[in-house]
Amino acid sequence: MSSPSNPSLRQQQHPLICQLADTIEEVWHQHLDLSPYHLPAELGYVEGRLEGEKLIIENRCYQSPQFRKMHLELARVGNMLDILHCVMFPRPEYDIPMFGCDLVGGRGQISAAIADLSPVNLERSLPDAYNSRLSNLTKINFSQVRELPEWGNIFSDFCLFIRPASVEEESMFLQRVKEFLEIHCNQATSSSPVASEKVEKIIAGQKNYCTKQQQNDKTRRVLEKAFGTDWAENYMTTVLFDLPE
Ligand code: 18B
Repeated sequence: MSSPSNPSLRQQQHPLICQLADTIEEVWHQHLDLSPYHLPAELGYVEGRLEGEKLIIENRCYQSPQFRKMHLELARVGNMLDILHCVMFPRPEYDIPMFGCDLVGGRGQISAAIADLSPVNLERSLPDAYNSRLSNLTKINFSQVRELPEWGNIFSDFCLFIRPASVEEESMFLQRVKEFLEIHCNQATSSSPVASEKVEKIIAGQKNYCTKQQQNDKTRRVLEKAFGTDWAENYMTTVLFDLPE
């Protein structure tokens, strides 16, 4: 049986998921001073059943001086559903956005590819340096842009939410997420902690982000069907989108 340190699940997944997982970890290792982040022991590697199919979840988690928690999760339901989920939670002393990414696919096709650097202030504005770096990226026209759900008002104007229509679009998405991550890591490591009176406001912004993400019924339904309502609620609020202290 595979364990969290064994990348076997990754190799069985849709190629875009596998490539994006590798890219995320490469950028993290290259730019950040990583140390392990320990999830509750029983939640690192999980198996359940969904409609007769096995649901496997593998988590990788790190922290760094700028990030309280960097979470990369791969999940697979039988041969039906492949998922990559990633969130970087900044320490609340850093006034930087939340990086989030979700890839969902099945039977060889990615149906949802989402990535964003999301502001954590209630005015929904990104720091100037992020705005200018992100505005300078070359424009990409994806052929199938999807509409965000109502709770998606947490995302920035730079949010990508597409259904990749070809291998070319998959690789453009991958490249763009890599650019988001490089901008983010560069900005994070060159930014200084804020004055303590600003920390509360950042915590409130991060809480708003997590509370909205917890409203994603599509994620919740998959977890509830495989593990039950209480397990799903616990997982969504302590592993996927836990609130800062
Ligand atoms: N998510 N996703 O991470 N979700 O976690 N995800 C779906 O084609 C899971 C994040 C986001 O249209 C779908 O419609 C499971 C982060 C948005 O209403 C499924 C896990 C972000 C949508 C799952 C997981 C994020 C979405 C439907 C835990 C963004 C569209 C796929 C491993 C930063 C929601 C489809 C809508 C969709 C499932 C966004 C099945 C189980 C970090 C916006």
